[in-house]
Amino acid sequence: MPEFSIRRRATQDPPWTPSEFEQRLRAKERYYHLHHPFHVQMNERGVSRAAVQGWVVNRFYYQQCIPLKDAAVLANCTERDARRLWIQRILDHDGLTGDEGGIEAWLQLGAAVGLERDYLESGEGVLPGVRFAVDAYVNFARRASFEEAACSSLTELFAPTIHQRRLDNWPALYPWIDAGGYRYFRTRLSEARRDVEHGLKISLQHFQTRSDQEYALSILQFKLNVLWTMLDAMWMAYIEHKPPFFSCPNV
Ligand code: AHQ
Repeated sequence: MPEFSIRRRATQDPPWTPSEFEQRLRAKERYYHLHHPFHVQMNERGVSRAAVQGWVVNRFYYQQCIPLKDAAVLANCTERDARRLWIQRILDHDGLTGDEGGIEAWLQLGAAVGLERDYLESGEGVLPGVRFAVDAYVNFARRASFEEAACSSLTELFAPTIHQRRLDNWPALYPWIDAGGYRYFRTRLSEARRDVEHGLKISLQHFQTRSDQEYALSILQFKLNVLWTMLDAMWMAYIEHKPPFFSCPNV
């Protein structure tokens, strides 16, 4: 069974040009979690307060794991210049004196939707399916090469759209959310664009043969699967009201 459903196919086909390869990476946008019914309902029509809170709690587990993922990526990076750029991702989330960073901003989003800090940090409300998907991403980064892990972060090619959608639509959909909670989304608009520039440069330079390029596309699909699967678990729990074990007797 290929690792993490990522396949490498031997082929004599000629490589794509860098711009063709970039176009195929960008064409994966059709699988981005922006199109997941949970996000569509959340960002266009509105979901319940409990569903918003559930999303914030579960995404907080993802956010907490991003610095662990990026530290694993750094541990596999032998190039000093690349490390100097990549380390910024950890600082963006963990923060520095004077700039508390993305994890703190997510805790402020939690407060804005009515969640206690301690509850978010306890991980109590994280759904098993979300935990499995996020852990699969972190474990992939631990075992992948630097370039493979850099490629997996390219889902952020599509992230500015979803952050902007939240900033545009949530104030009207969720007037009860304190606007102070939206700092995270605003900050990611520029951070995601900067990160993706570096990740794309690494990927276009590293994956040279057609087999490598198709392999890179399957790595990106793996990460798209991670993001989609997280929302599948949240859909069942917070939209269908069918959380894990809901059908088990006497649970
Ligand atoms: O807030 C997000 C974030 O910090 C990251 C890091 C990056 C990675 O290294 O994989 N991906 C990512 C993403 C963040 N937010 C998601 C969202 O929908 O708010 C999108 C997600 C991504 O596109 O991978």
